[in-house]
Amino acid sequence: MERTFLAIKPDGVQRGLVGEIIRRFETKGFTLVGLKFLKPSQELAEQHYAVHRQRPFFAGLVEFITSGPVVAMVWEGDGVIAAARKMIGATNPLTAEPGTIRGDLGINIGRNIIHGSDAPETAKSEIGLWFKEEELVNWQPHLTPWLHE
Ligand code: D4T
Repeated sequence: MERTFLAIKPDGVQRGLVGEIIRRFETKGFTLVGLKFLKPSQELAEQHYAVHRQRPFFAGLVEFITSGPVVAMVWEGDGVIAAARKMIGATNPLTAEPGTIRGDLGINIGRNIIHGSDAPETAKSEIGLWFKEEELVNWQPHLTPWLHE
């Protein structure tokens, strides 16, 4: 079963959007298998955003992500990586489609509320970066037969 890494950023936490965001993935039918609330270290943030190390916004991004608590999550389900990216919306909340998390709830690219892995390889490496194997819970929701043929 496919898994993805999602993180509600400090702006999402400070704005009280944690419940709203988790609700969207729960009601869609995906399964929560990992959840933690933490203030990321500099090292963790730099590793997470290593691909952007050379970009002009890197230092500000790392400073922002380490500034407050984030909700780090692993969600499971068929096609969850691409579906979660669709539900999150475009990087810039101003141009993100209405109906998406960023499109409905944000206005600025530097405050875009949530992160989601963009591909199977990044999902695997981000899950490994943020979670130990024993922190992930294998369980079978009772809803499964009502969500899958
Ligand atoms: P994340 O990685 O946070 O899910 O965002 P995206 O996958 O949608 O977008 P990204 O990797 O291109 O950007 C990572 C992160 O950097 C911030 N950012 C991005 C920024 O502050 N200024 C910018 O110009 C860009 C491109 C927002 C998301």
